[in-house]
Amino acid sequence: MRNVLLSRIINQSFLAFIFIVLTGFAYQSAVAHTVIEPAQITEGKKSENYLVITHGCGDNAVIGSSIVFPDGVDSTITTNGNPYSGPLSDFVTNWGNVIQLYQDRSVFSEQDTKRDALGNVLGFWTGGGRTIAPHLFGRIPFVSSAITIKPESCAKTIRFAVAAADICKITGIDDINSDNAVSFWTPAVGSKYDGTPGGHAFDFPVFFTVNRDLEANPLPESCAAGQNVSVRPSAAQVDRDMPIQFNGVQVWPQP
Ligand SMILES: [Cu+2]
Repeated sequence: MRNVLLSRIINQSFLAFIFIVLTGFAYQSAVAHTVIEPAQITEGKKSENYLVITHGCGDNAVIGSSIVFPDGVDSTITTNGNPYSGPLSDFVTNWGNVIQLYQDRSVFSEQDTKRDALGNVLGFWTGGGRTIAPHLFGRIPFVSSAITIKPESCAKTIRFAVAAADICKITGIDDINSDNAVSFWTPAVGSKYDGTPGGHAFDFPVFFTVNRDLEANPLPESCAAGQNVSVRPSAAQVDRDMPIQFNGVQVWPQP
């Protein structure tokens, strides 16, 4: 009798142990990707955000990062999963230049914004100085100004697939997928920065979602449940905007 009880207790604590181990792993893999925090913001309000770098490339420490937001010019748009051929301005009235980078050299020593021909900020990069210790997180602060969802539209959420790359080793474009040189958090849109199919976080971009303020900006009645809008950058944009220019010279990937 005593033995039965004992083995039952042992079994139960073993199960509890397994449970903790499994949920622990699930939790780790759920958080262990580079993200923007907060990942969701409300329209009409500026938001203080961070790009949070959560791990290196394999065992290699992160030495820099590059991030590109869809410009909305030649981006791919879907509504409730269906292709949408109209412009992003059908849903957002002021996309473009909503991101600004804070100067903060506490993680890396160099940083700057990426801009289009009109001077709109499309993303930013940071790097140099120290590396991020592999067991710690690094966070790069930026601010997004108030984004406005078009009142006549049916958009309930607008989810931007942001392309980010955590760089651990500087290479040319041809070696970018070798030797754990880079961790890609990019939408697989056919750019040179897609990463490797089946690799870590393939086609797993950094998401940044703008939620409609349903009280201040209610959905028109004709919209029913509303639309979830998704925006992915074009391959051409990622190829153009992902490289890092330092004082007018491309430093990554090596030209
Ligand atoms: Cu990860």
